[in-house]
Amino acid sequence: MTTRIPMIIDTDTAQDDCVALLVGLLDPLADLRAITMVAGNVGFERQVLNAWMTLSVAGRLGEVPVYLGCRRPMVREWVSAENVHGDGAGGLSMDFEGLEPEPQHGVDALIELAAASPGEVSIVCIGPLTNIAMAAVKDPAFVSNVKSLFIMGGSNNARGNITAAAEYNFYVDPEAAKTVFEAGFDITVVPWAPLTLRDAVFSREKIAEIGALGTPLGSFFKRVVSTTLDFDESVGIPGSTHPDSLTAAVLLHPELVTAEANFAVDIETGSELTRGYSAMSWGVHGLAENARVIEAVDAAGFAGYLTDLFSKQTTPSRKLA
Ligand SMILES: [Ca+2]
Repeated sequence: MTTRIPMIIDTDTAQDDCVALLVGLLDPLADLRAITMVAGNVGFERQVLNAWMTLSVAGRLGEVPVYLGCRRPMVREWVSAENVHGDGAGGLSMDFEGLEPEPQHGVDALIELAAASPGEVSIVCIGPLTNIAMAAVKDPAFVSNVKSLFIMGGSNNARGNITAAAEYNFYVDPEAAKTVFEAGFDITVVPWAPLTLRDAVFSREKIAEIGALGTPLGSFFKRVVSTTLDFDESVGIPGSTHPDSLTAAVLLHPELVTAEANFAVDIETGSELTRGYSAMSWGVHGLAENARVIEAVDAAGFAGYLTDLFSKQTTPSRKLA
């Protein structure tokens, strides 16, 4: 029997975060133990609704606990990406009556879940790293209790997105990102560029194909990515971008990775111009390596993986419209 992979997804749920949650909810290899929410893409409460809708379309509402984590970055004001994401779910809604998040704070949940099975749980970190940094600050044992972090963030000596220098997740809470990279975790990074822009872009035609699968998941996917598709095309990217779902997929399916290397990663916190920039040093600057950075993946394999995932028939827990 195949051993399932214990995991938590720490998310600012909008668009591709929803897709990443579906990876955790539907892949038979995934043992998704919790979803923790962090301030990021869209309004915090809206992100929680987006997570519940994603649980619902997977037919798993109520089965995976949702914990509310930090509602703002450690030091700075929250910066939204609503211009990119809209409401994060393509205008979908459902009846949220009776749904409640877990009473425990997300940071404490992360600490407890990691301590409950030391060295076993991996965390897919697809929002700003506030919750992860706070957990490491609150309980230093958290660092060794976690098996590994799979982090979507930064760029590998390439362009940012929210600024020329910085990718959104690290830009929003650079102090948290810096704390996490200095903490001693086993870290894998899925960067924005060049990786995501080359290997995890779904064209309008591909999205239409998935939307035509005739499954609730296919329809959900097409609707949810619609806002980012429009935005991405407006900034010259030929499709919707899927770094978050790629991060979850890489944890479960390392065979998707075709190139990787270890780097010394550090995050800029002092400058305004390059706030959140991820300096990824490639081994010639005398710095200690602290992260494995994914450099290339099997793009067709990843697209096929998600298409297969969305081909599954699910019975949504509640009707989405
Ligand atoms: Ca995200």
